[in-house]
Amino acid sequence: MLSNVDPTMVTDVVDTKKTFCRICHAACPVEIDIEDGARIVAVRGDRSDPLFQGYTCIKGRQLADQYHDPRRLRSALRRSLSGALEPVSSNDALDEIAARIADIVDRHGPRAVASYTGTGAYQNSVGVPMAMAWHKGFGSPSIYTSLTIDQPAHRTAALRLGSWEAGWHNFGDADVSLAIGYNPMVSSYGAGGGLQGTNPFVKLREAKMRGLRLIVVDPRRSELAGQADIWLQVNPGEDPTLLAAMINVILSGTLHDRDFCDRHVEPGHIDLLAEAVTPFTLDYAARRCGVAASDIEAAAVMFATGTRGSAGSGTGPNMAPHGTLMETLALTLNVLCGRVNQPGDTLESPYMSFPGDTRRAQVIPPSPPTPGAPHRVRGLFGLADEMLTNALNDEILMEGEGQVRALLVSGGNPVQAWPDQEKTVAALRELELLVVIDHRLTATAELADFVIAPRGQLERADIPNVMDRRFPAPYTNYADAVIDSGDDVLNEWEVFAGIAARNGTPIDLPGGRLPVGAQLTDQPLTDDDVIDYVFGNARLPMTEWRRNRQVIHHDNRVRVVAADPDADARFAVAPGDVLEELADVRAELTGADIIRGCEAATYPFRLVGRRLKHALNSLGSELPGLRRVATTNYAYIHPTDLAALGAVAGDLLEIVSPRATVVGVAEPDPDIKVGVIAMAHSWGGMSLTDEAVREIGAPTNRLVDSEDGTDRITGLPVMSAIPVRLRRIVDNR
Ligand SMILES: Nc1nc2c(c(=O)[nH]1)N[C@H]1C(S)=C(S)[C@@H](COP(=O)(O)OP(=O)(O)OC[C@H]3O[C@@H](n4cnc5c(=O)[nH]c(N)nc54)[C@H](O)[C@@H]3O)O[C@H]1N2
Ligand SMILES: Nc1nc2c(c(=O)[nH]1)N[C@H]1C(S)=C(S)[C@@H](COP(=O)(O)OP(=O)(O)OC[C@H]3O[C@@H](n4cnc5c(=O)[nH]c(N)nc54)[C@H](O)[C@@H]3O)O[C@H]1N2
Ligand code: SF4
Ligand SMILES: [Mo]
Repeated sequence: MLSNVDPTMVTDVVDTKKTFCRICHAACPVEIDIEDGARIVAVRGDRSDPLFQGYTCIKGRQLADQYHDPRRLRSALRRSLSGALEPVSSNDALDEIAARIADIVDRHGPRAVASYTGTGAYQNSVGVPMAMAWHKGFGSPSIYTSLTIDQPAHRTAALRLGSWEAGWHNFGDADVSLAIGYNPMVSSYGAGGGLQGTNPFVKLREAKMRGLRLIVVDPRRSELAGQADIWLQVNPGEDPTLLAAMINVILSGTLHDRDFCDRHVEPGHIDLLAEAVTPFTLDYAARRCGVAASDIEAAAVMFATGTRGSAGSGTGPNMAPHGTLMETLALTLNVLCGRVNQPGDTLESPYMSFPGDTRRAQVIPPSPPTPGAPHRVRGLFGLADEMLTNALNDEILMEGEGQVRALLVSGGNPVQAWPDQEKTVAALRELELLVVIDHRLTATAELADFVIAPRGQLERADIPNVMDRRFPAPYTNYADAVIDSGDDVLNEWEVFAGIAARNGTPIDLPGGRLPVGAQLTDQPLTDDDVIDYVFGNARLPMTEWRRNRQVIHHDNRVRVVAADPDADARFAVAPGDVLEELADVRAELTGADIIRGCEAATYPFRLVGRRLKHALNSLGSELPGLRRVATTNYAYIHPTDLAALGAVAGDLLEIVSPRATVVGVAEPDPDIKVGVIAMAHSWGGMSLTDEAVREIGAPTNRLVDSEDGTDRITGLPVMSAIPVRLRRIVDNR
């Protein structure tokens, strides 16, 4: 029970609690009115917050719906012999799960046991670290997260190019910003060095008043593109060509920072890169990208003649063909223009949960982009500390040594979110053991052997872990549990620690070895204890975080210091494989050439992804307040294209990719490029045929082929800019 709620009191005690929303990573501070310690009666943005100033979005304001949804799971479920899911205590469920995992490890080795942490548990500040520590504890490399079906190239490109320890220029004092396929006004997501989703409308207005010039690359006039000084309405999947042409403009006009490049780029690489981008002329890029040559040139000049500010990319182009190359070229623009923090600068974002108050102004040398454990498929390797989710279906389906046989899904929804839906369903059905931690009976949970009901975000303590690297100020916040429902629900870490305790698995964290045995006593660890262990090497100790809620630490910024005297690492802007891939791109007709058999005559449209304000991936459409906005993930299409199909708003469109078919509900949108259709991902349930598309939407991931056209480094399939053809179909609505 809450300390300041007297359980003996009569009804109608309304208590206002400050916390922050964790539906997405943005961590907007909210005030919640709670009646009788357990019932949320109001949620509003906290206007007193110095950074957010009351900003929230429609999803956060629906927290009460999520909390009190009658379908919300409030205890664990176990698949019975009859095949139905039946209630079981969390404790009994953990006993059985731990025993079955131990048995699978005995029979098949630790690699056979995998976990996948999705968005739902990413926003739990200890979710990913606990899963990782658990895997290390029993020697299993099979740790997976949504990162590797999101934008893994942010990591791989930075590794093969090299990176700057003190980071790219901040947004806060930038005079130019190049935003390639992201939209923080809706997603609250911004590339490193770009506008973040922290009160984004105000922050953008402030930046423009300061003189910021904004360049946006997006096939749709997104909410961010609508604010741009230059908007390049690129054909989906052609960003590598566009960026190569911009680099060509910069290098051939000597607009780059020659002094910086002389000191920090591998000798000879500028010349090699200049030669490789020479064929990407303005006219060529203009034709291929569907953008005026003069606009591409103006964007390149605008970016290069700025003094501060960086380029960065989001999900759209990362999920399109050649994602790692695209990200490499975006970062290369930053290198060429010397857009790095220098001694005397400070970092804008807090990094309060990381060790160290200083960063050196020097290059972290290039290294292999995927240095992790080998996959058994497609010649892929994992990242340093996790494997590639886009290869997990294959790891489950492919027989032989190392086959994955047990999967613990923590706050994720593979059936809807993973690329190649049919394969995902086949893989999940193949598992010996599927455990899902989710408060909803999702399409994935329907296939599970056990479903664990998690504590909701308001029932657990957290720090804004994702935003600690992204906030536009050195800001800290801390959330306590503000509700205790008394339900049999577990924090994600309790699931991992509970299994570890039963199987004798050590959990080693920066703060030391977690005494997991406490879980089996009547004095188990608390959230705060575990947060202390996970962030045990933070530059601002967690005791200080707890004391500093909604505080901007103006005097406590990470400072940039001089390079080590012997630092001699340099950026590799033209390694052999980048030059090779650039030549391959130049030899294509369109990016879709990397997928077999999808010539333009057969697949004339490109389907792109987009986020919706009222949904968070697969979450939202089931909640009454959000359902009111829409019950389907509309297929947004230009009115000209819609008319050419003989269709009108609300008609059903059959959308066919080389891999499969989905059905979408047409919605005319003049802001989208002709020849493009935009749909949010992760809608639709378990059905593979979309007969209920108007009520539940349809999953674009069924259209995705996980074997053909995948990124050569990250293995990421083409999940945006998917070649498709469209046809109006008649239904009997
Ligand atoms: N085609 C296509 N596919 C995509 C994308 C795309 O743009 N296009 N985007 C990709 C990206 S960027 C991502 S990140 C992935 C997302 O992939 P996932 O993370 O696997 O998918 P979500 O739908 O976000 O699933 C999150 C689940 O967590 C649950 N949840 C919410 N809160 C909690 C909590 O506190 N605890 C627990 N245990 N569960 C909770 C929700 O009910 C939901 O079912 O999808 C990827 N898939
Ligand atoms: N409301 C809401 N917020 C979310 C989510 C959500 O589902 N709903 N999901 C969360 C997650 S998991 C993530 S990873 C982030 C993602 O955050 P963002 O990356 O900002 O995601 P989007 O808003 O979909 O923006 C992607 C943009 O890329 C454009 N695009 C598509 N294809 C291409 C292409 O080939 N080239 C270029 N240049 N642009 C292209 C689209 O038109 C779209 O405007 O958002 C997070 N926040
Ligand atoms: S932007 Fe994200 S954190 Fe903020 S209110 Fe919306 S869902 Fe919650
Ligand atoms: Mo994501």
